[in-house]
Amino acid sequence: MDLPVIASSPPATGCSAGSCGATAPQVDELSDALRARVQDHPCYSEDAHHYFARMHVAVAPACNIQCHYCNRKYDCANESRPGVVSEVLTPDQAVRKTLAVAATIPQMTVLGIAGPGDPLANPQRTFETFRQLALKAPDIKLCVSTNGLMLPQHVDELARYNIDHVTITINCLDPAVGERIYPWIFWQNRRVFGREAAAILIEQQQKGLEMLSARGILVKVNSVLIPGVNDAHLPEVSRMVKAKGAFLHNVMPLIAAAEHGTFYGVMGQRSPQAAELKALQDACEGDMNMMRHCRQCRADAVGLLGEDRGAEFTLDKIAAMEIDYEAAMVRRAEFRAQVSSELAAKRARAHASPATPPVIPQVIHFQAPAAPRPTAPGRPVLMAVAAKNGLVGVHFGHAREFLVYEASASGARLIGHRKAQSYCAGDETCGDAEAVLAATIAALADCEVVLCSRIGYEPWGQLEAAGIQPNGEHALQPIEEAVLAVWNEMLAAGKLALAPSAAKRA
Ligand code: CLF
Ligand code: SF4
Repeated sequence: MDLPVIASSPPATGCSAGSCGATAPQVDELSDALRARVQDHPCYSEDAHHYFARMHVAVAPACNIQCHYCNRKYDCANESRPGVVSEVLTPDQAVRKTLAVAATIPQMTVLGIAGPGDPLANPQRTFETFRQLALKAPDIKLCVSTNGLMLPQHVDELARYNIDHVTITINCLDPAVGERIYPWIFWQNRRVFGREAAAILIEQQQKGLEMLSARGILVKVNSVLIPGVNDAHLPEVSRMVKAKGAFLHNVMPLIAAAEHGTFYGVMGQRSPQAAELKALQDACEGDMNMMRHCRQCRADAVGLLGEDRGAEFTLDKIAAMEIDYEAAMVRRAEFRAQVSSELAAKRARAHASPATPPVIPQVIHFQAPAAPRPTAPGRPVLMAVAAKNGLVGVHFGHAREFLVYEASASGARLIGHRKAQSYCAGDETCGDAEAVLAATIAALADCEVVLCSRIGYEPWGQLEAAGIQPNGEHALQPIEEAVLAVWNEMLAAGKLALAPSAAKRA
């Protein structure tokens, strides 16, 4: 297997990131043991998400709190995009589904429980699933995401099943902010409302974080960015959770639409713009390692982040499958060993290169010595990429999402993704293709370039008319190498002149 060579990554401290003066830990600071714990987890390592997949099993329907962004008929907004869970599973069904997926998709390295309610509000179902999988599929990492209310009570049990990755959704530290997010919690057999409820939840979340950190369990903190409610407060959340040992912070945009029937949706609470989300992530980054590749996936998602193969593994389909998991484990181990050795070789080559810039832990880039390093100042440019497996690998018209990179003199870094509908499905009639194309162009409005493997005449013209330059010259190249090559071309063409004050700083 020939893995793509990925070009240079920037330091997390570049001026373009809005975090001047901040220092991010280097990948070299990660011990081999810590690197081994994150390098095949698609959420804890940005690079891993190009190669490794996760799946969720929806065994936890109940919840013990109410969030204003959640409607029980929909997936947990902590960890998913809105949409009903297709099937709530029993632990036995969940275990069979996990084995079926893992035997079919060797890239699937992580099993997460993330709803549709709260896993720790359904402890019997959650831990029975983990118990069986720890025995039957020891090669799968186990992961859980919780609102944290019952976390302190379950930390020992999480440790017992070797659950090494725990996500806590922490939206605030201040009960005055919290009462605007959580109308009530269910606590010690009674419903508690308002500020008192928020105070209890916050205390439990912080206690749980401290207990997990003390046991060496990797903690990711998710925060939902709610404009006008907790946006100004989140940098403080970032500082605090880092101080208490969290490994990674994932600031996600609020998803609020009236049709979801959530309080925020019905009340017209707006969701943040992409630029607001980036600015907030940049503001937090000085203090914390930030996750930028979250897809807010469903509580029953299957596959690489950004794709959903759940329809291949419905209960009726997996009932008909013959699963030889012993044999599957051998194939899975071979696959992981192959990927790991190639990535390690690339990392070693990159470390041997004096031009290699520092990288931050959650973005474990596997760099090539020949990467086209930017050499001169120039303003940052946002570029959208139709990507697959770390390459510029998708036809513009087939892309269901675009990764957005910021290219600058510091390098190329992923800052997020934009969802899109497939503009054209090959030979099929494109239907309302015009509306789809218009929506895609609107979603990419802040990007100056879109890289893809191929693109048709019509979208090319419309993108150009919208001020976005299509580029199909870097098909099948590693993403960051292609992004930096285009940035250098723009620089050489004199398109990236800095404002005088910025030029002085550079
Ligand atoms: Fe699932 Fe969450 Fe584990 Fe990942 S998701 S429980 S840590 S295996 Fe990942 Fe999905 Fe974002 Fe969650 S992309 S919503 S961060
Ligand atoms: Fe919904 Fe998750 Fe909040 Fe519970 S914790 S109310 S399931 S978003």
